[in-house]
Amino acid sequence: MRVFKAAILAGALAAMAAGSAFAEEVKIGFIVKQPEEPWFQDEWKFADQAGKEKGFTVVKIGAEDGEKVQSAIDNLGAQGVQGFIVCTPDVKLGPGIVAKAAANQLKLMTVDDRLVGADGKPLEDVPHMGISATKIGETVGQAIADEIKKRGWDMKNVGAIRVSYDQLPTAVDRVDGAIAALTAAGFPAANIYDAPQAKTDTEAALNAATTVLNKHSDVKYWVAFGLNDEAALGAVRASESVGIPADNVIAIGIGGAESAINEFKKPSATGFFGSVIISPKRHGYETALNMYDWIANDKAPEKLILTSGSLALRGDYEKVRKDLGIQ
Ligand code: FCA
Repeated sequence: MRVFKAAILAGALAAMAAGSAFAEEVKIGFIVKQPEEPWFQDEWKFADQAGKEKGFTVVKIGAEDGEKVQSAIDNLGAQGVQGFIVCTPDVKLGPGIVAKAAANQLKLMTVDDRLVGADGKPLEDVPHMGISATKIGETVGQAIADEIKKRGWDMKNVGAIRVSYDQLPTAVDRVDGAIAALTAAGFPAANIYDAPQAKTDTEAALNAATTVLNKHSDVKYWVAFGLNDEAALGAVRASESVGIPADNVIAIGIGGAESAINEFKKPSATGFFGSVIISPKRHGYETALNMYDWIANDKAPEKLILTSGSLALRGDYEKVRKDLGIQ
């Protein structure tokens, strides 16, 4: 009997120890679609910062396609992670990601790109933090229109490159916002040319924009916009490669991370006129913290959080970054 009691006690103690170890050791996953992009590097950096402050571990995995996302989630499950945040390479993977997370008993939250179901509608049950895409796009379009006017260009003689990635809803909202502001300012819709990119990086944007520029070689002045800084930069690199002077180009990106900063730091101005700075701190630090609270304190995140952006130009980007607390 005594031995039996001792065994029960030992078992109870072991269970308590395991319980407290669980409570102490929170591990969250952070999967991103394009790990080499500075924006995502920053998100990871700020997620790590939250982990250091609160005492949890962030397991970071890059996953460029659907297969990699699936194996990344299994990998997280095997590592004893309790929940993860993902920016998916393809929003249509939505139902598969939800199922995989459930199979691994992982809490799931998305960042930047919102998952959609088979009907193309957002999966509203999955907590999400994204940017206010339309509004930020409008800021881009308005800033381009203002600068066109400032330079005294006749809008009739200006071409616009819409670097597009239409399979991603936030990308559509961003460029549509830019177009709405541009046309409201009097920009002719017929002068806006679509440059569909195969991926959301600079090289893909360069290729897409080059095709447009070659097709309309008679146009003197150009403006360009897309879903991120890489899209705008690709258009700028394309304009340079076909010999358009920097002064004849106004491209504005979205992001404000290293890709934009490096461009602003160049000794002479390029066609990359500005960027709407969005907050990698909120998208990295805050999502990580939300996930931590969900795991450790059973406090589920809000279902939808949309963050704002601030326009920054070559001359004031340092100040804008400082004001946003993202230095
Ligand atoms: C998307 C884009 C990224 C970044 C993010 C907020 O995921 O691909 O470049 O803009 O939204």
